[in-house]
Amino acid sequence: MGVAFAIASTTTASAYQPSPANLYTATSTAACSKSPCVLYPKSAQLADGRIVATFENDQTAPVGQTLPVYKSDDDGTTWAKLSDVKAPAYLSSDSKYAKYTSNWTNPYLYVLPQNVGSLTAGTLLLASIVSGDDYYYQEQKAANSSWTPTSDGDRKDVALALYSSTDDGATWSIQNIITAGSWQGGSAGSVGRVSTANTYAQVDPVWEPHLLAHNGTLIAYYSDEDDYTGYNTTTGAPTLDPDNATATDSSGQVLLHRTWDGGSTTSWSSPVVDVPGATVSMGNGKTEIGGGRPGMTTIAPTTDGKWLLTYEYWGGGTNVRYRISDDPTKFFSATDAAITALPVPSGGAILSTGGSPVLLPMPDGRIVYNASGSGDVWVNESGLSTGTWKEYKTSIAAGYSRMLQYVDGTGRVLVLQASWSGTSVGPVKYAEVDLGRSDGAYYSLVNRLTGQVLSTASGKTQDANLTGNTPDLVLAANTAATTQRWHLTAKGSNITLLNKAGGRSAAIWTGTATAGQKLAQWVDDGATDKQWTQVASSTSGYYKLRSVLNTSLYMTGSTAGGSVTVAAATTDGSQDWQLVQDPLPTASTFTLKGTNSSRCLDVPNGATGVQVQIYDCSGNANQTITQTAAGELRVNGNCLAANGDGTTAGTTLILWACNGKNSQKWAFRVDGTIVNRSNGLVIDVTNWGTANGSKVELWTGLSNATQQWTRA
Ligand SMILES: [Ca+2]
Ligand SMILES: [Ca+2]
Repeated sequence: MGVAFAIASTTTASAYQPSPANLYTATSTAACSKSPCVLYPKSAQLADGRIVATFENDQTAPVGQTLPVYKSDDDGTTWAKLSDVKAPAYLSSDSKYAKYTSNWTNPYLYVLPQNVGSLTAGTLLLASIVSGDDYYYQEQKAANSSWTPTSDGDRKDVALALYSSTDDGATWSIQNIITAGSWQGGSAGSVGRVSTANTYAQVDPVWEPHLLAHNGTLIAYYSDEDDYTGYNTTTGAPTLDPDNATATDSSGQVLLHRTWDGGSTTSWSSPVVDVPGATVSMGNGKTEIGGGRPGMTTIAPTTDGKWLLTYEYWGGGTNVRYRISDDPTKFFSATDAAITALPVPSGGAILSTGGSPVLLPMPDGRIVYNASGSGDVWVNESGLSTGTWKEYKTSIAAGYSRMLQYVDGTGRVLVLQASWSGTSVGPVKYAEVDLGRSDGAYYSLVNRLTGQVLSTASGKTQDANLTGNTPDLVLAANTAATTQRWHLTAKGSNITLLNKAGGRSAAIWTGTATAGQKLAQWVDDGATDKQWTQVASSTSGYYKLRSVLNTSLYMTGSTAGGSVTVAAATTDGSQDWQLVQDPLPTASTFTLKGTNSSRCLDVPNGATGVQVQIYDCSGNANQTITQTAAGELRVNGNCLAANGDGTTAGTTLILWACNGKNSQKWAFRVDGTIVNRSNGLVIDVTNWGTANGSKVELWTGLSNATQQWTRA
């Protein structure tokens, strides 16, 4: 569909870090008060594009320990220290915080997409595990000053705290304690390693928060090692062992959540079970839940209106599991299954295990998964709860744990990685990976000899070793398929071609740059076998693509329908490529036609404050839409918006003066639905209306025809 002719400078402007780099390297490992010492990186992106990251750093005494915050203002390419988040005791004079003297581990950064009570959309939140002193560490040091830790210790008053920042992470306030545990007792690295101060040898910490704003409330998911004798299967309410603080400890762990409305005088709800774990016998007829130690909740919405929870589990069988629920507060009643039961393409590998699962919901509805057993990610490309998961390589190692961060501004995924293994002192590493459909211009590469375009074979989108282990770049007739479109991404004065379907680069097979070698899809790791120099051809309007790895070879397509190779220079046209750009989504106006109604989204009289409807497509100004780079959909210079910044299904769609809020930002999903970036709801014709004047509202995305729209 592209019509523009090639231009000399065809690359995108933003920087790019496809090969692993160090975000942080430990400087005083002898000071580590615990082993592993530097781990568990997490990140979030603010509305202005800044990415903030933090991680556990134990190169300090426990008391006074802080969580360091780093910033990237160039889409995750370079990083600098921004601030330290202190323990609650140092941020408030309220005596209830005095015992929490360490801001320790398991950080979770989250930018509120919607208002939650007194917390406004855009507020940066940090949930993290805080504590008092490590009494095991202190006792060992007192006995032997040269003792160094080889695992976890025994911190007192382990709790989950919530902080907030309204200045992009520069300064922080303590909001509240989400939930309070007690003694660590050596968990999680050495359960049962207790201090003499821990009189009853308790193992009752809390861990691993995950935050989600939903329907105007904040949900905090976490792991809890307090001892519960059971739970109510109707409400999910767990029953705390009345002797939790003194009885023989089960060393179990359950997954729970609490909710909060964000009110300045209200508190977190009582806990609700998400995953109870196995029931174990404690002797004398007492049983407790928490067997197998389910941990590390992560959650993503699906495009068909459900919620996917993944977690690790050590009670036997597959050690990563999942649940799918209609309601993100009722996982306790959802079916439980092994992660390896999720569907994959024919011949594809099942999803990796090894603990530490992570889910990333992409704005376009796709869901990305990884676990510590593999550096690869699995992508659910439909986003459906029943969708198939496709494996893609990344350029960065597996880790316990990694963070998957979608980057608004590049459309790529930033991977943060650290390791539990050995006596990890970091470094915390990062790399960017393109999984397709990322931001910036896409081109077709038209071969002069054949008139065909650079394509993947048989619609393949993955790294070539994952789909038969054969080179898979060919010439084919142009069908405008996403597998035939490529970014021309800058690498200094050279370029890398990244495919629109799966984000894979056009690479020389096996990295062997000899004449006749075929090309294949492979993850961009920054190496020169994936780099090309754009050289003007003697035929006007065409370019040659010279291999950077072997500058005597050029990308060559000499047979229609055949493989694309590298070969020595020739003038027969097989090495001449015309670079034809597709229009950017923001380049032209369009209408949105409902799949179910065949009528167009229509703003009555083009007026603000009036509910949007559907009507016969006229192409008039009140149906004519412009998409901005920020994700706004503008009509008559105003913005389509969730009425009143509404967060619940049934909120009406209106036109309103543009104000930059998330409630006016939208993403086009792979299933043809259009999702609001504030509330996660999609544009929907009320009650499946098809007549002129049928009203348009926002509703839970169910991936059905009354919610699907095509640009015309
Ligand atoms: Ca316990
Ligand atoms: Ca206990």
